Amino acid sequence: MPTISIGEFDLVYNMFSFTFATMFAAFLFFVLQRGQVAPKYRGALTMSAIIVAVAGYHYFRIFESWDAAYTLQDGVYVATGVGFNDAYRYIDWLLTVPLLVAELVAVLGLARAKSLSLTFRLAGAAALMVILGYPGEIAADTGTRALWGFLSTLPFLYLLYVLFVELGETMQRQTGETRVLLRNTRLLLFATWGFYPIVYLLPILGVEVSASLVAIQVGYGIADVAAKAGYGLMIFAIARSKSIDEGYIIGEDEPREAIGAPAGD
Ligand SMILES: *C/C=C(C)/C=C/C=C(C)/C=C/C1=C(C)CCCC1(C)C
Repeated sequence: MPTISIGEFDLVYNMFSFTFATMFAAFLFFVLQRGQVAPKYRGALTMSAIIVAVAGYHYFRIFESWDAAYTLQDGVYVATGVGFNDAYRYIDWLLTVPLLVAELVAVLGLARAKSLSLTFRLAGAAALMVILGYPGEIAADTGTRALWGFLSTLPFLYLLYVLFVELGETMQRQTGETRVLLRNTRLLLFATWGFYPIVYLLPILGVEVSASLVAIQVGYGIADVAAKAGYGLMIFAIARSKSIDEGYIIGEDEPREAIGAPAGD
């Protein structure tokens, strides 16, 4: 662990604290909003809640690990010798990244066979991407980092292909506002997920060790907030829009038509 300035240490410290708070608040939101969408879409909100809960827990641990890894000495932060545990982040991704793609499929409300096939392939590619990225993340030399980074990019590209080409056809069949929301959610996924490999590249591009350490932690933190909490809000909006389209009234578990309310009350 390189020696870093007080400002650099605090920036990462505050980022972890902010991310933890955001994940916690998002968890409460997703749990409390479940009743605002039709029962069919509540599974997607449950997944959002689980994702931010898992991420919140890991941020708490990362936060503690960061604090233990450094100590203030003569106006700079030096390594204590206690290792900073980057594995928390990858374990977190291994659990949350497949769930993120699964919830997008869940909110589409497709036929079961199609839904299962998409979930299986997207979640599989997502998990493989994370697993292949890890050896590079912890490697000391940039050559190893580049090699695993490249291998990890292959399932990432497959995932984008499925999302944009295969899912594109399904999305055309969605109506009005839902279609716009879905398109934006997919764009948000592309923009935020695309951020991770860029951050990962920093040491390869020759960014100085302490600067890239700080940029990686802050960069992943920002991306995680957008890709988990922000994305969860988009999924909520889609679920809400589809529920309304399908005649769902808040507080009733059946669509309007199915209740058979007597005419002319
Ligand atoms: C909540 C966490 C999310 C959405 C994490 C997403 C992570 C990625 C899209 C990571 C991708 C990577 C590559 C495509 C190549 C380099 C290694 C990774 C793992 C950073």
